[in-house]
Formats: sequence, structure tokens, C-alpha cells
Amino acid sequence: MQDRQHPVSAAIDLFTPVRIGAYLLPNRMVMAPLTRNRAGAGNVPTAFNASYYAQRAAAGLIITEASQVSPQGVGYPGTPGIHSREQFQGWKAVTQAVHAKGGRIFLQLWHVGRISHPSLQPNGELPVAPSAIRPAGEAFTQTGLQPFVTPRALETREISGIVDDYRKAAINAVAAGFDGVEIHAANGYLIDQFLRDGSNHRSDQYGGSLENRARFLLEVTDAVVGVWSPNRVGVRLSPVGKFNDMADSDPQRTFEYAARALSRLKPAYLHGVEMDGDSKNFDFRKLRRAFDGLYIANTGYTKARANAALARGDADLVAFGTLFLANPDLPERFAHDAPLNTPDPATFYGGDARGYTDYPFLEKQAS
Ligand code: 8OZ
Repeated sequence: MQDRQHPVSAAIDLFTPVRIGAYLLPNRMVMAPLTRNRAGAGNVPTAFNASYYAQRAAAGLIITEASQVSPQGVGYPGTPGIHSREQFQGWKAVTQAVHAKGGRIFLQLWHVGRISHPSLQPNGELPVAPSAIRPAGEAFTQTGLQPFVTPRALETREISGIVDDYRKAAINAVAAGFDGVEIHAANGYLIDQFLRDGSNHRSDQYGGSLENRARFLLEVTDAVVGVWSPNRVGVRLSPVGKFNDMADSDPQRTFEYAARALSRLKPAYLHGVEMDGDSKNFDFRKLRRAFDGLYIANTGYTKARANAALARGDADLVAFGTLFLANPDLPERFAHDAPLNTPDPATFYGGDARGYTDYPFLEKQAS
């Protein structure tokens, strides 16, 4: 919002400070949420996770990996939660480590919906979803890949309980010392499953019309901003994403509606996943204009592309995923046009310090 008050010639770039909700960020480089599958037993964040995030504290803002709001929200091994006492205590060490290095960190709130498996669910139950539609593909279980199952369609009366899980998770995030939270409404997980008509065939007040499909997103956002105040809350959407077997008959209409409706709840930012799908047929500038707040662009950005998007006013901040994963000091590298470490996909998901906390910093490389 504030950027729009600047003339285009003000030449905003990645190193122009920006106020986002309650915070003044020293730069516009956001560490994107990245699933790393290295939480400890009980899906509890560890000291090892704290070191990883603290290494990346030079980001203007860190958004954590997606974190389950409830045991039912789990869809992968080794992903952290924010529903148990042990989990929020584990996160407390993470937020303290990031703050000690001068950083800011938002927790990403997550429920996977149908992207799970009975072996990951409490009492071996079926995963839940807006509709009993089995996604194509396979779940990552403790014993390897297994075909997705047909989820159980949620009863109307159950939905408020899930909204309440988000509320409680948001309260836990306050206790854990986060600076804010991001609602994960992207990438084919529960909120996105309600939003898009490929996965939502409901006939109650949570399905059918756009207003109904967006209801769950808005109820969750309303609950979370009630805990945090709107200026410490962001929402992530993926209008063109096909990951997790997602589809919508009219993404432009669906997501512009969602952005306009979200604006009424005044979250600080919208975070757009811009690739992994049919980007040519979607106008992200229109999405951005439909939202009355800051816009964080994500997916496939280089320094040059990011600066061009900021200068054009197409984004207010840019989130970097694999680049931050492989370069803990990415802001410094960008500032000096230094060479970048190459991300190693073999160590993205699960494992030990290799490919997690051992990517070298610039100084260390030079010595
Ligand atoms: C990769 C592997 C597992 C989960 C997402 C949380 O796409 C994820 C995720 C990504 O948002």
C-alpha cells in the first residue's frame, strides 16, 4: 500500500526498507516457507531447527515451514506442529534464536486436508476434506510413498472445530514468541481444497458459490486476526498451482474474489505462489489490485527479476525459497552480486545437517 504513494521513479529495490503491518523490515527479501521434514519426535521443533532459521535471520522476514494446527492436519513425516505444549516450547527456542540475530519470523499455519494418509492420522482415520474426492498421486508416509485414499467429507457441524484449531494454533504462536503468522491457503491443502471447485463439490454453505467456497478461508482468517490483530497476519494463495491435483474452472474469478473478500479482514499481506501451473492464463497484477494490502511475490525469482517486479510496482516484497535454503546470507550475496551456492534437491526433505545447516556463508568460503 505505502509503495503506491511513491512515484515509480523512486526505484524501489530489494534493499529498500518496507513497513509490513507492525514491522519495519530492513529489506524486501522474504524467506519463503520451506518444508524440510527435520522436526524431532512428536513433530517438535529442535535446537537444530533453531540454528537453521537463525542462520537465515538477515531476511527481511522469515516465514517458517508449514506447521500443523492439529494432529488431523498432519500430512508428512517430520513436519512440525503448533498444537502441543512441547511443540510451542520447541518453537520458542527457534523464535529466540532468530530474534537474537535481529530477525523477524512468522509461523505458517497448516492443515493438509486430503493430502494425508490414515497411517499419519490419529487412530488411523481417513484424512478429511471438503468432499470425498481422492487426489491423484501418492502420500509420503513413514514407510514410503502410498497411494492417496479417498478422504472423508467433513460434516458441516465439524468445520467450526477446525476453525477453532487454527485459533488455538494462533494463540500458541503468540506464546512461542513469533512476530506474526501466515495462513497457508495454497498448494492444494485444506483451505485451498475448499476454495477451488475441482476439490469442493459441497452443497452446504461451504460449497457451490464463490462466496461459499471462500467461507472457510474467511472464517479461519477472521479467527486468526482475532488473536493476532490483522497487521501481523498474512495469507498465501496459489491461483495457478496444480500441485496436489488441484484445479479450478475460473481461477481469475475465484482468487480475485478471495483477495477482495480477504481485504475486508485487513491482513497485512497476500503472498502469491506464481508458478507451477498455467501462469500465462492468470493475471497476478489484477489479483494484487484486488487486495488492499502488501503483495509478496514468490516462485522462480532471481535478484534481477525481483528488482524489476519491485520497480514496476508489481510486488512489494519477494520471497525466495531454494535460494534462501542454499544461501543463509542471501541478502549479503545479493548486495555484493556474490556467487550463489547451488541448492541440492537430494537433501531438501528430511535427513541431517547436510543440505540444512551446512551451506557456507560468504566469509567462511573466502577464508
Ligand atoms: C513440499 C513437500 C511437502 C510439503 C507446500 C507444505 O507445498 C508444502 C510442501 C512442499 O506448501
